[in-house]
Amino acid sequence: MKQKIIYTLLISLFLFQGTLFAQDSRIESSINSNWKFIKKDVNYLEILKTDSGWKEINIPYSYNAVDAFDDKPGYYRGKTWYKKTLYLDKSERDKNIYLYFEGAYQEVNVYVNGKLAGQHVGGFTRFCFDITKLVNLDKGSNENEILVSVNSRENEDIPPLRADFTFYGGIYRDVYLISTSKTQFSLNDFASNGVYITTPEVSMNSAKVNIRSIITRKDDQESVVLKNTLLDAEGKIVLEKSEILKLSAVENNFKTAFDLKNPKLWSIDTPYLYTLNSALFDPKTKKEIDFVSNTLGFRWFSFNADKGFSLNGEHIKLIGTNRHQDYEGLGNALPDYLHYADIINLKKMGGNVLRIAHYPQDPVVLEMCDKLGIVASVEIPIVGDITVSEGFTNNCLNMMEEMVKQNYNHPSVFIWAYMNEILLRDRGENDKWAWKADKVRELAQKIDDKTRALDPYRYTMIPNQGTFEDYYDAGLCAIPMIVGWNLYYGWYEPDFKGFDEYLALHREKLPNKPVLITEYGAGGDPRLHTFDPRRFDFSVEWETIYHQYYLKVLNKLDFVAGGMVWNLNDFGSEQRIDAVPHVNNKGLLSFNRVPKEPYYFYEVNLSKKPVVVIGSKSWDIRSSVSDSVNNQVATMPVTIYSNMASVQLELNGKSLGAKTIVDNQAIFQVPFVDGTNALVAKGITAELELIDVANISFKVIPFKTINASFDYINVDAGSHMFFTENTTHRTWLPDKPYSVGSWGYVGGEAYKETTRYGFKYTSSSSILNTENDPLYQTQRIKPEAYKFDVPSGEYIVELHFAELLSKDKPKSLVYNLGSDNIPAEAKEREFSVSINKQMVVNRLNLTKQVGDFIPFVQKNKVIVTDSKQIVIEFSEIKGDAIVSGISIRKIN
Ligand code: GCB
Ligand code: CA
Repeated sequence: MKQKIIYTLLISLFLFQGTLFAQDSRIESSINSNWKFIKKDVNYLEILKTDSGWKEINIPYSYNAVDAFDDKPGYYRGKTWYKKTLYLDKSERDKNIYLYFEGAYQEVNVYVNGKLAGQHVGGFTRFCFDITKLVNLDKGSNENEILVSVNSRENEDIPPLRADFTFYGGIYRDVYLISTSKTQFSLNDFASNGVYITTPEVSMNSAKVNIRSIITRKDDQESVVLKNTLLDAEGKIVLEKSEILKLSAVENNFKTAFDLKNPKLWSIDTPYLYTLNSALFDPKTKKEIDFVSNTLGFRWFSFNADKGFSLNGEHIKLIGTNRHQDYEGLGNALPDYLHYADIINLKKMGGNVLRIAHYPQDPVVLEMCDKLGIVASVEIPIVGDITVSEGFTNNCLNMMEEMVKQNYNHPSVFIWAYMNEILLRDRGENDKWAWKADKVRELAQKIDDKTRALDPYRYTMIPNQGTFEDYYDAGLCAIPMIVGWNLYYGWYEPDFKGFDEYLALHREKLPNKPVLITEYGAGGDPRLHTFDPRRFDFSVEWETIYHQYYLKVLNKLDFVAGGMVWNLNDFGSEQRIDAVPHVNNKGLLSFNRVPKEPYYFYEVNLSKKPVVVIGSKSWDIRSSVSDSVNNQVATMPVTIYSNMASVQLELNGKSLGAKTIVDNQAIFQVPFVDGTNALVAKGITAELELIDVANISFKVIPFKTINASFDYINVDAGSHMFFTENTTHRTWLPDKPYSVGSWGYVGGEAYKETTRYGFKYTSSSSILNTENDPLYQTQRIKPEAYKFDVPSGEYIVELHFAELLSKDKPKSLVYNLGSDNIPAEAKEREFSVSINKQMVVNRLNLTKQVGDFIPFVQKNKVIVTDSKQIVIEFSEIKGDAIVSGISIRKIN
């Protein structure tokens, strides 16, 4: 719409100071409390008749917080209903009234007092319905029945279609009731706040601010005064302007411009924020009738194919993470505080970039990126696949418009992204590949054109993963302004070097295209540790090694604008089966946000402030075997990360010496003792001493179990890792061969699966009825015996088994980039186990008697006399004997 400014009055003449006149501005209040919920796939008329079965809930609420993590494949994806009575007041009579949803997954119908108020499609963007005409205020009743259907069924017309994350259903973000004057900043433009700010020119000396406001008019309101006030971070007025505007239509577009001298710049280290307050006044009554506030930041930036990223003229390497929005136990229904805390975690780590993937998130996320100085990319959820339908195309375009308009004013947003790894599937196996590639390119072009038209001041980006040529040949790299690559060499593929090679290929083939590493990461189950880390073993140590490699390469290559770790936090992915089924463990933080070792590695390497941190401090419950027969200590290497000159380490008050920091780290050999181990690391410079503390509880198992002090041992048969159970805190040791006076296996081999690249020593199946999957995903096959040399006495010997081979399809991952593991063919298996020649397990056939992938545990009382040995022997009747774990405890 054309600009309709009639005349501008000088502020000194026209005193529209909000404080001088009574205000009649908008009221925005959450209506999260006291809802009722039911999971029922019925229509509107049917739900009206449904009196029972409703559950009292508060929003945010997701109905998949539990069923997306249980042993049953799948989770509820269907229709549900939410309802609430809303009491309004006659003071709302002259108002417009709206229901505003920050997000609900994913098809929503809202009914107010029996009438459809609105419909929305898409699980991650906001929406707002005008319910003014539907509400009861005082005529007879002030009660209003709000009924909302939320359907999270699979719908081929709505992205995301299939992806490596759980599609939790529900009204999982805040709901607001908004009442405004009849003349107001529009809430009808894709649920934006009706004010769009751009800063087309910014330099150290000056900045241009363009403001476009959409104002919705009350029938008889002919004109309005629009007052824009720019405040600095201290709240001081920097500029202000009042204009009287003629309202000629129901929706009116107005443009205002400011020129600012010497703007304070928004940057990563000093994210200076201004506030733009936009107010409407009634020219007759001089009353303020509406008010909207936006943050505003001044910066200029560029992504360059040779030089990478620069902000305000300064070259900066962007290193940060991606983020999924869910949390252990809550699904995606998080209180604001947890969104807030995540962005603090990212900043504290020294991260300066966040890819908000694979979908727009809670408003708190960008609010915090603005405040903390984090460069953000936001993305619509087209992941892995598209549907070739008009409906799908329209929904994609609509989501992009919602995302851009709703987040338009955030200074932290630099990139609008879409289409994650859309051509991942192997083109060799797919005769429709070329056809699909064409369709994908057409859609990408439409989305990109639209995005650039909506916002000419930011970059567009497509994050790809898979074969370089697939994307290149499909023409997909030519469309967006930045190409993103998701690369997992050293995780799904064996060789770290593949990362360097892929980047070299980009440089060669796309010399003019700015590039970001939009994903890289490795899985780490916080319960698994080893000093012999191997690719894909889910130990935190392999995850650490992986990141050490990638960060070096990213820092080395100037043309690479930056990298985003996949992922800030572990997150739910129902179909995924790793060490923790249904969870993707590539987080630097665990699912409940405990930092893993690589988080600290980044903190030290990215922070400009001095840092000292004990790397493995979150591995705080451990056990291991003592170093020698003669002592009671178990020595383990502990990495201290620091960017200071040198570091000292103390254990239980005794110094372990000092070391010079090389490459931001120093490794100490720590002689852990039985019980509490208080570690204090001190980083020292001439001016400053910094400390970090870890309290590690340690069980030292005597080197020779024959030792009189022996009391228990837990052996994770077939595993090279230490494993600490979550709930019980029980610790399991890696397996080892038997030696005299000690313990271990005799004969046999570790379970392994064939993969595309050699072997993998853990099963890729989910173990049922337990959370201790890693214990059972490893096993010793065909052991002759396990021997434990122990003092005489009475013992409990606990034997653990689980069948990992099944005639049924293995319960393994549908979505897994490294999923081509082939478990051996299932053969019938039957074996017996004896302890000290006494048969304790007789003809065990796990498949028949217990079921595949289900633990079978048996405790046996054993008296050890002069032999001073517990000998567990396996005799095979059919197939190979196996054992998953053995635990021995002395009773007396
Ligand atoms: C990817 C995907 C992401 C997955 C990740 C993984 O490339 O974009 O959604 O979660 O890989 O962990 O495999
Ligand atoms: Ca095991």
